[in-house]
Amino acid sequence: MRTPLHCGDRSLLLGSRTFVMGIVNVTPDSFSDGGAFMLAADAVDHGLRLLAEGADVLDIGGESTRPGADAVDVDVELQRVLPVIEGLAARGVKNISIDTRHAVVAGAALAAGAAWINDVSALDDDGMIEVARAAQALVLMHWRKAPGDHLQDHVAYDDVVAEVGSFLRSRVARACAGGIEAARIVVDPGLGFGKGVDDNLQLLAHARAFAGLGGVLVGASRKRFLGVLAGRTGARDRDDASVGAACAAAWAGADLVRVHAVRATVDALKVVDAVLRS
Ligand code: PMM
Repeated sequence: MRTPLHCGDRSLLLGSRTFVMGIVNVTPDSFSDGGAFMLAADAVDHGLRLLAEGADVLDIGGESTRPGADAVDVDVELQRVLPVIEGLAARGVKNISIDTRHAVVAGAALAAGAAWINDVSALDDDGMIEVARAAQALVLMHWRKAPGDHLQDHVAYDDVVAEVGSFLRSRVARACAGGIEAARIVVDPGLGFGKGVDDNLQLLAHARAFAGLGGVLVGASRKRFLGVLAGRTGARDRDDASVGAACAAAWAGADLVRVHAVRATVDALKVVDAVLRS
C-alpha cells in the first residue's frame, strides 16, 4: 500500500481509486476556458461547484500556457490567483493546488491557503524547491519547449515515453536532493506540451511507466489532440472526448486526472475504477 498524499483536509490514498483535479483558470486567454472566471467571485463559485461535483483537488492557475500566450508578470499572476485562493480558504476549502512556474507565486499561494504546487516547468525557477518544502505535494510536469516556446509546437522524439521518463527522473532527483520527500512528488507527462497527437497517445497509453517516480497525474482535458481525434474544433466542445481520455488514463495507470468537466469524469471513473478493481 502506498503512502497517502495529503491535500489540505483530504487524504488521497493513491492506488485506491483515480483522483480528480478540477481546473479553475483565472486567465483571460487560456485555450480551454479563457476569460470565463476572471472575477474572483466567479472563480470561487466555479471552484465550489467543482468540489460539489466531486473534485478531490482544485488547481488554480493565473498564467495561460496556450500557443502564443504572452508570459504573465508575476504581479498580475498574483492579483489573479490570490483573491481566489483566499476566497476559497474563507469558505473552508483547503484542498487547493497552485498552478504556477514562479516560486514567488507558489509561496504566496501557500501562505494564502494552497496545499500543493503544480509546476509545469518542473523546477525551472531556482527558488521553487525552497518554497515547495512547505507544500504537501509538488507536481513536476514534462515540457520540452520547441523553438518559439509554443505549447503546441512539437518536437520530434525517438521514444517519447523514455525521453519524458528520463526528464522527469532527473527533476524528481533534483527535488529530492533539495529536501522534498519522494512520497510527496507527483509526476505528469505534460500532454500537449510540445507533443503531437501520437506522442500524446503514447504517453497516455503508458502512464504506468512513470509510476516509479511518484504519483502519476495526466492532464488531457480539452487539449487539441482530442479535438483532432473527435473532430471538435472548439476547446469547450471537447468535454466528452476528455472524459474518454480520463478513462483511458485511469486504465493505463494514472493516479490523478486534471479536468474541466468534473461531474462527468467522476461518474465515468467510478465505472473504470470498479472494473479495474473487480
Ligand atoms: N495543462 C495545462 C495547464 N497546467 N498542469 C499539469 N500538471 N498538467 C497539464 O497537463 C496542464 C497543467 C493547460 O491546460 P488548461 O489551459 O486547460 O489549464
